[in-house]
Amino acid sequence: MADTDRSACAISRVYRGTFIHSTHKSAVQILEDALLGVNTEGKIAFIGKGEELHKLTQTFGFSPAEVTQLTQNEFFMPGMVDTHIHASQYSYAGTALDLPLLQWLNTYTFPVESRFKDLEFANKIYTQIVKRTLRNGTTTACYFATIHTDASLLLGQIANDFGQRALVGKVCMDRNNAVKHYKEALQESQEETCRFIAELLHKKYPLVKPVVTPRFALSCTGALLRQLGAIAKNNNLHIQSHISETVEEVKLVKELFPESDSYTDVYHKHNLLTEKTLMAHGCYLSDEELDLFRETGASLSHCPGSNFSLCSGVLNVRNVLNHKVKLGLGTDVAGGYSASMLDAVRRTLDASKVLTIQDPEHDTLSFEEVFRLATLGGSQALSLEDQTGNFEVGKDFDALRVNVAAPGGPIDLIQFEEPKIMLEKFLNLGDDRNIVEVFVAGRKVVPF
Ligand code: XAN
Repeated sequence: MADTDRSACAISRVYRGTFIHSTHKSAVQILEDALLGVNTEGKIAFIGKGEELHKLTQTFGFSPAEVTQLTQNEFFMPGMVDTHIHASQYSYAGTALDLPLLQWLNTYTFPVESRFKDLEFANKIYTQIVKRTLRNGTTTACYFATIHTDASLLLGQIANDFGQRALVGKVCMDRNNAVKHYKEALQESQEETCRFIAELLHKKYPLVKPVVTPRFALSCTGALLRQLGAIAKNNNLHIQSHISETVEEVKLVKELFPESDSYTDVYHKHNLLTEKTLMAHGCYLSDEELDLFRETGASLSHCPGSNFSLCSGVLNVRNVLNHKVKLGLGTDVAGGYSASMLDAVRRTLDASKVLTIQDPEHDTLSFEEVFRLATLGGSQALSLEDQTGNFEVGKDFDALRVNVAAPGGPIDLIQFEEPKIMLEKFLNLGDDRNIVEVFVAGRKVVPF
């Protein structure tokens, strides 16, 4: 029986073919010869079987001639969710990967981020990153911008204009001993955060939300962390930051916040761990800290590309999942050199295999599990599961039309392949040439 929502408005598009997505029960569910209808609000109105076409045309009032048939080498999958990406760092992506985190920040990151006072520069880089991520199948992105309010608002506008679902954070930092001009005063950071939130919300962009963004414990005073916790609470907003990325950082946080039991406790004490919190990295979290994540409902963003590039560490994702902590994947541009979530998928598999090399007892992640983390897992980590992440009736149609045998693409097929093999080949070998169309909330956003 088809799954349907008849209460909704008229049907705008119907597709017939293979749909691959994750559910709570199954990391990969394959629906072959399926019919999926999208309504005029961009939501999934029904999913049924091909043989139910006649009945569905009658229930939803469309004609069989309106149905778009996918080819044998094509499938639809949910759009990917990048849970951690620094839009401002895209300008130097692919370079400057020769230093550990704290030196990397001081040498490359802060000088580049300070350039975003210049709105022309910001407009150029932010347009590039939104287009690049959309083209690579990122339908939802959780962005760090910089400390500059107007440039951060511009990022929100650009995401909205290109149709990307986005969380946008104006970065907050009132401590920076290395690059002294790249920081804010306590009151300025608080007031500008409030202005950023008010102005972004006032725009009423349907898919773009503000996120409260203390950079990380080392660049914020306790007073700022506390104020940001209160702002997030009063406005019921998302929070994002970094945690336990490197050994050196963990040690310094301990020295800076001696009254806290752990790095996680620093954020917890300042009311920054909530169901809408997403913390990047977490390579060195203890089991007790993971318990605190689960208890508060806070999530982790796993960014293996960056963790390898900056020699930071290797997160044990299996242990995080065993603790029932929500987890998504992030590219972490520009610590991670690639803005493509397909790269994050591959590095996640590599990171898990590194752990298995070190300990053959380690339960290696499967490609199916990593597919779920890149889609449904990300939507859960960002508390957006009611809107996106898979093909459930009532959710927004955020989807990639993938052609595994796209002409001129990177995959050579010798024969027609089963859907699961097509998915595995796409995840391991594919690139944007295989992503022939991208939809966010039913709107075709790629090709542009
Ligand atoms: N901690 C960080 N980690 C990272 O990977 N990128 C950053 O920009 C950053 N800032 C604090």
